Amino acid sequence: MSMKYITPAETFKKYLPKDYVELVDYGPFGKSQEEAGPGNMGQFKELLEEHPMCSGCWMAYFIRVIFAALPNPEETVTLGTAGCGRLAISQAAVPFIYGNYGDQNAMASGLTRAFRLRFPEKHKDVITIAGDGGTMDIGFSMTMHSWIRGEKFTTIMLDNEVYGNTGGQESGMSPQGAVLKMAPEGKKFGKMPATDLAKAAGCVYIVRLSPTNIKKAAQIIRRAIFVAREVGPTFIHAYTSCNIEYSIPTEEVFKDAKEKEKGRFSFDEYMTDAAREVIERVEAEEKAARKARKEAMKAGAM
Ligand SMILES: Cc1ncc(C[n+]2csc(CCOP(=O)(O)OP(=O)(O)O)c2C)c(N)n1
Ligand code: SF4
Repeated sequence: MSMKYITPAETFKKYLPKDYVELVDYGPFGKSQEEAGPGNMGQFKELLEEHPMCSGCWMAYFIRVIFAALPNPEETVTLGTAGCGRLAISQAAVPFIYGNYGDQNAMASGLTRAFRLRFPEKHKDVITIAGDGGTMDIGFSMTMHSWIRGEKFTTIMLDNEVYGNTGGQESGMSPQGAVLKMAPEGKKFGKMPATDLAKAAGCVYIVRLSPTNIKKAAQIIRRAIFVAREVGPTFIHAYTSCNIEYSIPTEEVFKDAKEKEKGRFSFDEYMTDAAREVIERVEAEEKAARKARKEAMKAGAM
């Protein structure tokens, strides 16, 4: 996609679904984060609105944050696999590629390379978004090899510590002792060290988080995308609880995420020197652009 494909011709607008026209006019395409970013969700038309995930699902909330944080949604493609998350990701107004189970990072490798050949003059952001089963179990070899090859795209793991979509099997990311519908005796070994594996495999920017702070989560997502454009593979390991399989009442979901933040999802951010350089440069540019916008607004109001 690009703005050219998204924007309808004026004369054609009246024949298009109202929802689409409103998305182009009032959504985040081509806008800054101040106009349409996570800080002001609810005030612009979002890329992801309706979806069939469970009511109160923390994963669905985090997926909304991902889409609101995209630096260039009009130049972004997401890839995923079977699992709860794809039920929402596939409803967003960003192209989504859905392959065989667990092959999202292999597909993303090919797509990233093809984009760089076809569009050398622009950044096309490629992001894989998949569950812990899709990323660390069944997709493990494809995840690892994309990192080892240094493929320049972002991997986001939605870790709900279970196979939610298929009714509660333990995953490599379930914690030791977890009793699940289809692991009634409790898991016998601990969580896979996902962020350590990412570091060993060559990811240049890695974050583990429980996304309880929208602005911070959005900043992490953007950092991962900017670094992947220039330096190498980036990885976000996010806690996105399953209130069904872990029996977390909807009103307790946020409290649970806060608790996990104090424990096995404590915030951890790693970056190489090259990644830090990109982050510092991009964030300084964004700050200067914000200042210039504010000054222009002030001047216009006078
Ligand atoms: C090759 C293949 N094997 C198994 C499945 C069945 N399957 C669908 S989703 C899923 C697990 C999903 O778990 P996870 O990736 O952790 O995502 P969640 O649903 O928990 O978000 C499995 C095993 C499948 N679709 N394809
Ligand atoms: S089963 Fe769990 S992860 Fe899946 S949509 Fe429902 S609450 Fe979310």
